[in-house]
Amino acid sequence: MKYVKQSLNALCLLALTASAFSQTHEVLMKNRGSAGPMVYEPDYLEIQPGDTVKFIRKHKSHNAASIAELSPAGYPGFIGKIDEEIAVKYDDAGFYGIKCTPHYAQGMVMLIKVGNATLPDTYREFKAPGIADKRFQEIYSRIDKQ
Ligand SMILES: [Cu+2]
Repeated sequence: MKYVKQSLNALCLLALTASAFSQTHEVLMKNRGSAGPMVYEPDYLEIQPGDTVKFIRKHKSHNAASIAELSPAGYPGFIGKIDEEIAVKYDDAGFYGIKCTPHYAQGMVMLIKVGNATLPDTYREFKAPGIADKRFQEIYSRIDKQ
């Protein structure tokens, strides 16, 4: 009986430890930033499984939505409403592309790396619309330099 109780205590401690280490990362949705007009800041995040990304409305008329072509296989995705400050929890390792629906072609995109993952070639080959493609290629080249 004493052993069972000790094991339960250990399990509780483990659960507490896991939640204590999961973090919330903030991403600003902005009309203009250091990289030019229509940006998420930061435009690239490396987080751990169980972490949450919160999209903050710095300026109006933006949203955050997943990009199907730049998501791991089987990921259901999400679409935030315009001006909605959503919090998205990431449990599975991989790379996740994010777009602002009205400003996708204007390059309002970002990328999130969760856990241990290698950037798939399909991401590099995918042609995002307008300026979004250029911004993704810039993000990929930064990843390559790490
Ligand atoms: Cu936008």
